[in-house]
Amino acid sequence: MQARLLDGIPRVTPRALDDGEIAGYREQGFLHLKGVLTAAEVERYRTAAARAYEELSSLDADNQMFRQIVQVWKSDETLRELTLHPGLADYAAQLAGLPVRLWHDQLLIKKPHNHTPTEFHQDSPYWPHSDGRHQLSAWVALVDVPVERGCMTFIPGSHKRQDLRAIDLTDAHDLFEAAPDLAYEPRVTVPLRAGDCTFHNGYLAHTANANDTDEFRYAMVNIYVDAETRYNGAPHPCTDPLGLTVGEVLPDEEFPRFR
Ligand SMILES: O=C(O)CCC(=O)C(=O)O
Repeated sequence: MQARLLDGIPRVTPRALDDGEIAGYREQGFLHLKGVLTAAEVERYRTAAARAYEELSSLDADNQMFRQIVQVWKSDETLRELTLHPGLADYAAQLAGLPVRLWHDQLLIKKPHNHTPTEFHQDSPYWPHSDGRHQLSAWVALVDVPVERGCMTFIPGSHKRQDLRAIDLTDAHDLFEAAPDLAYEPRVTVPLRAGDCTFHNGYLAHTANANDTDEFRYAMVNIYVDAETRYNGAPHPCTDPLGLTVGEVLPDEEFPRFR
């Protein structure tokens, strides 16, 4: 991959994904891309994530699963670059096959030996959206994330199940109570090197291990949705304070469009 300077930081130039990668994503619901961030970017954003862990408030301070800091792009100038990263957004639009906007970002930081996996769930049922033709997340590793540090495991093809309720991601059994057949589907675990990412469809069932190492697990997740997605009025921390009207297209100033 080629790297070039952008705002003084070496960045990888995004490439056109090949037909196999796009077809694989559509069929399996996820894609692993290696080296989407340069070593300089990883260092810059991991340092900023460590600072955010200390300084920014999280959704639930008592959450042992991870510290979940959402909408980081609004409060941290450095991490804003990562949320609005043109290469990641470009890949998201290629995989979605349509123009996308940011729904929200989130730092998901698992402290050492947290003993708490993120249990199987789908993402899209949590979101207050209607008319969205596609939702997907870029899960970006800011440190090496082997299985023992809390990498992701996917159930390939489970994104075709779009009829499920929102799952309790603290309950290891809840997804399989809602969809017993999924318990017998093969699973794919994807350890990542720092600077790698996976994209996963918003309906893909996934889990992440506990962090059983002595190091923090720093991951940044950028969530992209169809640019024409509308607000459906359901409660969500990212839309509750905004006073949106049910049925309106998500506003650009809060949920930036990419292309
Ligand atoms: O990183 C984790 O622990 C879970 C991530 C996740 O569920 C997601 O990105 O949708």
